[in-house]
This record gives sequence, C-alpha cells and structure tokens, in this order.
Amino acid sequence: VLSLLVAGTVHAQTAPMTPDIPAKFTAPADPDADYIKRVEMIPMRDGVKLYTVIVIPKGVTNAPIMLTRTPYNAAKRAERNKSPHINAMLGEGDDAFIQDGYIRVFQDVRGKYGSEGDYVMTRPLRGPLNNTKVDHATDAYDTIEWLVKHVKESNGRVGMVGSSYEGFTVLMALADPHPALKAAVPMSPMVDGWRGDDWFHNGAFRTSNFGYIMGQNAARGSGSSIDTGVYDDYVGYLRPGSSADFAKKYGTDQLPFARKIMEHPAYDSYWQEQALDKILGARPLKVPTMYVVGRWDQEDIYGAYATYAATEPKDAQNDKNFLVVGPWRHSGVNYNGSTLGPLHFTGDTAAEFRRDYMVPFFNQYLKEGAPKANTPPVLSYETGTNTWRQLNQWPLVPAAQPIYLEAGGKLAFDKPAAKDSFDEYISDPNKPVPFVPRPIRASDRNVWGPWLALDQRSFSDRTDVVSYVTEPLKAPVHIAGQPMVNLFASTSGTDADWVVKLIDVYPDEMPNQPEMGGYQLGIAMDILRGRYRNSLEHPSAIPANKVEKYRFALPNADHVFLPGHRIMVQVQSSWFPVYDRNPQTYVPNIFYAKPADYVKATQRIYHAPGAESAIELPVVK
Ligand code: PG9
Repeated sequence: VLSLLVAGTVHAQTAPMTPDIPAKFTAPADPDADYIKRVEMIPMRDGVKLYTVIVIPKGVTNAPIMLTRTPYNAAKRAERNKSPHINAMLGEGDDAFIQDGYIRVFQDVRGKYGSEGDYVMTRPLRGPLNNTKVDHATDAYDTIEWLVKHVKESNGRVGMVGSSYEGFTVLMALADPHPALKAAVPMSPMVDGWRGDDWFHNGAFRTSNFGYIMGQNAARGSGSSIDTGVYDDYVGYLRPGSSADFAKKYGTDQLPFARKIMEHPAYDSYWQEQALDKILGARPLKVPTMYVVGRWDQEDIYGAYATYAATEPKDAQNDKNFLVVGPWRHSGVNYNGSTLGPLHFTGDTAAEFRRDYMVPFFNQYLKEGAPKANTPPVLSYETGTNTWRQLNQWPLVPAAQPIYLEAGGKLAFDKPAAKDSFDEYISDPNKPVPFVPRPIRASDRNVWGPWLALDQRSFSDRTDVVSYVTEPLKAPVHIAGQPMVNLFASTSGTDADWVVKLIDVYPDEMPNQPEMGGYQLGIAMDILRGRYRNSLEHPSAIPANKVEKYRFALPNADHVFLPGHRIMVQVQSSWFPVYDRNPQTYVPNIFYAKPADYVKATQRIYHAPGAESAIELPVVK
C-alpha cells in the first residue's frame, strides 16, 4: 500500500500483462536544456514544404541565423548526440557559432528526408537544364524570407555555411541571393562534376560514386549500399567488368542519375551548363563570400579555387571574395585539423580557422556593431613549413618554371639533352595500379579520408609506374599555384589515361618521426583521360605509337620542398578503383566497354628535344 502512495496520490497499478511497448512514446523536453528546437515545414513558392530544424540557444534575442541546406538528413545534422547541451547536440564544426550565440538552422533539400517535392541530384539552376520554376536559389530565397519573418529571436540577418553538397547549396543561394543573406562560407563546394569535383576528373569516372548514388537515390530517406560480397574493393570493382556492367549487376543503373552520368561521359552541355564557377562568374557579386577547401581534399579539390578565380575579377574593392585553404581532407575543416594520416600540423588548424577567421567574418556582417574581421584576401596553410600565411592573391605565381623528366629516372630544372630518349612501361587494364595499398576498403574513413596524403612508395616500384626524382635539395623550393603537366607520351593502344603525381620525398631518416623516413607525400596529383587531350567535349582516338602532347593542370598547391627533401614525379596509366579503367582501345563510351576492349598497351614517356616532358611549377622566387 505504501508503495502506491507517492506524496499522497494513489496510482492505479499496471496490470502484469499490459503490453510493454506503448502505442506512442514521446520523451519529455528536458527543462534544463540550453536550447529550444523547433521543426517547421517551410512553404516554397510552388507550394512544396521543406523540413527545417531551427535550434535556438535559450534566452537569445537579436541573434543572427546560420543556415545549412542539406541532402543528408537535417534531423540528424542537428543531433550529433541526444543531449540537453547545445554543444553536444550540434556538430563539431558548429563550436564557434554556439559560442557566439547563433541560431542554427538545417533544412532538407526538396525531395530528401522530411521535405516534400522531387529530388534531382545537384538540381541545376532554372534554365536550359531545368524547366521548372524552382531550384536551390529560389528555395534558399524562400527559406530565408520565411526565417527572417518567423524566427522572432533573430535579428533578420542570415549567413549560409556548408561543405561539399552543402557547399554547393550555399553557392546556389548566391546565384540570386535574398537581401537578408549577408555572408556565405561555401566549404569544398561541388562546382563542376566533370572537370574535377565528385563525379569525374578530366573525364575519368570515379567509381565510388555508384555507392554514393545508391545511398542517396535508392530512397527518399537513406538509400541502400552496394554489397559486393568482396572484402577488397579492388576485386569487387574489377570482377564485374565495365562500370556499366557493375551498375547493372548491383541495380545502380535503375537510378536515373547513374544513367545520366553514363549518358554524358564527355564535357558536353549537360556538364558545361551546370558548372557553377561559370554561372557565378557571370553574375554580380553581392554577398561577401569566403571559399574554403582542404589541401588534400579527396572529393572536391577543384570547385572552391575555380569559383574563387571566376568571381575574383569582380571584387574591385577587395571586400567580397576570400579564399581559405587548410591542411585538410574533404570537409576536414569541420573536424579536428591536427593531423592527416601520418602528417602532424601546428595544432587543431580547423578549430583555429573556425574560431579566428570564419566566425569573426560572419560576425562582421551578421551582428550589429561587431568589429571588422581580420580577413586576408587569401589565407593559406603553407605545407612543408606548416605555417598559416595571409596572402594578397591566389595563385601567388603562374606555373612558369619547368622541371623536366629525364633519362635514368632523373628530374631536373635543366632541359634534357639526350635524343629520342624515353621510358617505357606496360599498362594492363586487367591489373590496374591501386590508389591505396590492397586490400582496399574505400568505405573505411581512415582509408578514404587521408588517401591523397598517403605514402606513394607502395607504387613507385611497380613496373607500370615510372618515377623521376631530383637530387636532395640544397635550398627550399616553394610552389604556390597550380602546376601544369606537359607530358609527351605515346601508347600502342588507341586510348590511355595519364596519371601524374608531384611528390615530396622525405629524407631517408626523420629522427623526430621515424616512420616518415623516405615518405613520398603527394602534393598535387591528378588524371587525364587521353581521349580528351584536344577537346574535353569531343573525344578522339589516340593514334597508336605516335608521340602526343598531354597538357593539363594539377590541383593547387602551396608547399615548400625543404632542403634535404627531393621532388619526385610519378606517371602511370591507371588509378583503381578510385577511377574506372581505360580499356586502352578507343570505344565510343568507356562506361560500356566490352571485355575484349581491355588490352595491354606499351606506354612511352619522352624526354627528348622537342618532346620534353615537364611539370611547369609555380615557383615562388
Ligand atoms: N562529395 C560529396 C558530394 C557532393 C555533391 C555531389 C555528390 C557528392 C559530399 O561530400 O557531399
């Protein structure tokens, strides 16, 4: 009887056979929580409503709003942990916003998770590719319009931030910005999916996208994964044959976006018309924007630089366009930036950037009376010396200083003298060069995240990789810009891929970090699909056994090769399975190559008068 009496109230007993799973359970809101979370369905101009989570620190008034528009589940983006504490509940990258009392908003893009409407992957702007009345520019506009009218704790000023796809939605909002959008920080934005962001690099397809597309598009919520039943992705991707065969085997070809990709292997109008750098470069620059990217960004290493370069000429007063490059992997800016693989930096470079540069930048435009931030035109983490540098421009210098590939595996600043000199290797598409040591688990974050910074030694001695290296440097060599490849090569096939890797070779012994002795660190590495050597839009077969020139840009670098280190260049013709295999026989569409098209080819890399293979380096004098 006593147990039924609580503070004088008599409770009915729960019968033993009462079902223990209630029809409905709702946890009470924690009265001690330091924030309020509201979920709203915000109406867009076409009547579609978008699921939006609004997190308001308790007690704030006149606070700025920080908006992220995501295809990755807004509810989860605002729930790192279930916690009454805002700093435990929001993501690591939100730390500085929390400290500064921002209202944080996450919204599902149309067609994903809680939002209504249809989903189109990286939905193009209204225009030739989008004949509807809506796009991410209108959705961002309508959302901001609603937020400033309905969030009474706000001061009516909005900023946008986000990385990768979320960086793409930031850029889309800039195409036709709402007047309340006062500042933007697109991080590693997806800008041009053919030239050098997610889907392709210079025409070579990135096979892991099939897994991404399954995860994003097989369902409105989280989709499905591709389970090959093979531990080593190298085998899992090789066995089915061409990429189209792979897509067919796992059902990916049922998804329209996979089909769109396979129907547009070249840089045709489908890709050109959605390249956001061109689109934004042709529009007025209205909103102060800080482009952010990681030095070793393994997914979107192209877009931030390209869009910064395309919009920079419009920044006449030098007060609207800014660039930040940190020593990070893709989206690493939102996590701990102390290390990348075995590389150690000068502390948590990402938290430092967020606290010392990003939030003061936003505050300047979003908070009344906030001081002008100390935002340099370009903030760059110079690798090698591991130093943040405030620069006036990017690139610092054009790629003007050739370093030549020479006989005997030498690399030197002097032109090669020998006649008709070349190195030869056999590229076998049935035994492609792996991009990380096997077994490959690309879905493992510790493999995928740092892979661009991983030791290239495992590949340098393969018989289908050629390496050229300088003597140990007597003085530092600083490069700051985009190295240009000038490769003179022939193939016995009629198509070929050329992978060129600019590498910093560490001294044999590194007493303070012994495992770095002899390390081969990728500084700028990329691929060109040979059929696009003369035109990205109109591919052409390579004449067999004829020396051709292949010219393409490597990713931007700001790196000091220190004395005692050596500069290395590696060349190979496959990089698998991060990139699909070139069959080495010219076929109309590589996605659909047949088993018989995959043939061995003899590749020759020339270092002879008139055919001086070189990398033009942006050397800072
Ligand atoms: N890199 C991812 C992505 C962006 C856009 C399209 C497809 C993939 C991302 O991290 O969001």
